[in-house]
Amino acid sequence: MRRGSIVQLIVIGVLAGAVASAVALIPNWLPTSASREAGRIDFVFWFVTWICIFVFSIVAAVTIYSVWKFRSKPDDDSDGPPIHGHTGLEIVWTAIPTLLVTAIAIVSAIVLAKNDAAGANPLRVNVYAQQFFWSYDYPGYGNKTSSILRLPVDRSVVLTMHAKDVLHSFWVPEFRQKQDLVPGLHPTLHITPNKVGTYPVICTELCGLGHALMRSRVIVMKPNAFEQWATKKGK
Ligand SMILES: [Cu+2]
Repeated sequence: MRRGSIVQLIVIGVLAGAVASAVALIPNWLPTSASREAGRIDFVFWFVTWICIFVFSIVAAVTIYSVWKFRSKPDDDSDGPPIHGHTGLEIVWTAIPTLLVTAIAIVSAIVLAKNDAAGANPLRVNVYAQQFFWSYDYPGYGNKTSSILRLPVDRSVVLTMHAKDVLHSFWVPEFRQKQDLVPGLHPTLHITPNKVGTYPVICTELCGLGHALMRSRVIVMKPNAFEQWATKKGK
């Protein structure tokens, strides 16, 4: 391969990488991150995205270069020369993806394990889903019930899911995680909110005619405001 071709390939690759990076970085793709777990999930998201942009740049460079340099004439109907494989290339294109996929698996496993670690004294909240609304109760506060999920900021929270009728799914985009609610099962979801604010709770499992309207809110509060609310009688 001539040096000129390599320079051209690299230039196309850098341009393709720059365009892909701009598409990744300029629009605000992700909602605000409002929990410690969300921060870690975003890290995995960007880790994978940068790997994808790297692979895309190489593929785009070779594709664009080939279309540009090896274009056949309109009247040329002949076949290209047969290709018999290339051991060196095959080793490289097996080894690099293996390394990248292994790295993604390791990073994901670490994040999953960290996100599941609820610590010794989490706040426990029961989440109830039914057609078509959400409700919550707080076993640590005399089973206080609420139609809005109120949580203290910077404290580990374990939500235990209860589906009263059909499948539902608990999702707060700002917390990133999703958890299905299945009648008869009681999976848990661990969240550590780290940003005071009000965020939507959305059902993301088609659960009937009112599914699209099955919404609630989560209010992340300062710890003393939460204590005040939680120890007050009534809703
Ligand atoms: Cu639902």
